[in-house]
Parts: sequence; structure tokens; C-alpha cells
Amino acid sequence: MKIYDRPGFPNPARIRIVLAEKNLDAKIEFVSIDLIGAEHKQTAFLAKNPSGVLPVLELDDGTFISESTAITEYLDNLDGNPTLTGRTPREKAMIHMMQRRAEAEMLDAVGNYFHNATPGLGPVLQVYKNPEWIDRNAWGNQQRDKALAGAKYFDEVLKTRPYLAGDEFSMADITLFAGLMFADAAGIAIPDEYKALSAWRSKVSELPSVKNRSGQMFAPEDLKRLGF
Ligand SMILES: N[C@@H](CCC(=O)N[C@@H](CS)C(=O)NCC(=O)O)C(=O)O
Repeated sequence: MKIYDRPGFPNPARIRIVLAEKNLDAKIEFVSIDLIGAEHKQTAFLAKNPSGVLPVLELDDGTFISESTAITEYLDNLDGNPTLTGRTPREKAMIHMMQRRAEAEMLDAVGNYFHNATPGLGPVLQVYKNPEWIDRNAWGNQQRDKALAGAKYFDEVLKTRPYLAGDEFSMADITLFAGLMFADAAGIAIPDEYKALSAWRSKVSELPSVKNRSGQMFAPEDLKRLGF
């Protein structure tokens, strides 16, 4: 199998955590796509994923799977022991629900802020981002506020249970963790008062699959090319 990704970006980071959780690192060939150079918007990559985003998983039979949740489901079920996406109907539904909330209320909201209220990935790539919006900046800032409201909500949830969807670490936690990493990189300060969220984040960052990944947002050479 191959993973087309770019180290340091939040969605690729989700899949790297999944691969580590499932002990699949050694079975995957990593293919780095020059995201800053817009390689993911060229014909060759669009043939793999018409949405033009990373990551993409290529199976040995040539099938391409995109969307981090779909890739996670596939990898999690390979060994017949789906620890990240749930075993029982209740677990599956809870994880799906909380994962989607973590995406909508944190990861995607931060991404929308980053791409619309900051220079984001630079002028070449940002033209792909909804140019019809009248005031991208205002909308982007609204998305930052959405992420902050999300942090408050997740803090409340984490006062009641050890992980986002229940007693065990799951795909929902991976999404929220990646969203918070992205918030740091985008300059959104999550208030210190969210103690349960902060304690959960410290705990998750110590997991072997996650450790050493939290400082990985945006490789130094990418930052340089973006002009930061
Ligand atoms: N819904 C997709 C989102 C993927 C995504 O937005 N990936 C980012 C990297 S973190 C990307 O490729 N961005 C390039 C761009 O927006 O031009 C998923 O779950 O994988």
C-alpha cells in the first residue's frame, strides 16, 4: 500500500497516527506530495483524488481511497479488530458522531480560518478557496470563533469521560488532536481554563502513536516557502 501525504499537515497527521496505532508503518510506502508547490492540483494527482487534497491511500490492487475517515476505517478493519472505529453498533455510532463533531467544530473550522483569514497556503493555492465569498476575512474569523466554541464544548464532554467517544481512544480523538495542532499552527489560542481538554491533550500526546508528532505541524522548508 502507498500513502500520498505531506508530513506536518493535519489530515496526513491523522493517518500517520492511525498507521502507528495499527502497527502498519512498515507495510506502507509514503509518497510525499509537494503541497506547497500545488502538485495535488495537477492532473496526475487529481486522477487519484478529484478533490485535490491529501492524504490518499493506494491499495495494492490500484484502488485509491481518500477522505481520512474512509482511510481510517479501511486500515482499522484490516486486522479484524477495529479499535479506532468501534466494534459494537453503539461504539461505531458514538465514534462516528464525535469524530464528525471534532471535524466540524474544530479541524475544519480551524482550516477555514487558516485558509480564509490568514495568508494560508499562499496566493497560488488560495485561489481554489471559494473566491465567490464576499468577505472571506469575516467568514474566516467567524470560523475561528466556531473553533473556540468547539473547544469549550469538547472540554465539557471530556469532563464526563476519558476519551471523546467513551472509555477508549478512537478516531474521534485523533481528529480533535489534529484539529488542536492545527489551531496552534494557525495562531488560535485555546483558553487555558479548559482544563479537561488540556489534560486530555497531554494524555493523548503521550500515546506512543502520537508522541513526537505534536511538534510536526508544517515542515520548516514548507514554512519558508510560504513566507513565514
Ligand atoms: N476531508 C479531507 C480533507 C483533506 C484536506 O483538506 N487535506 C489538506 C491537507 S491537511 C489538503 O490537502 N489541503 C490542500 C489544499 O487545500 O489545497 C480528509 O478528511 O482527508
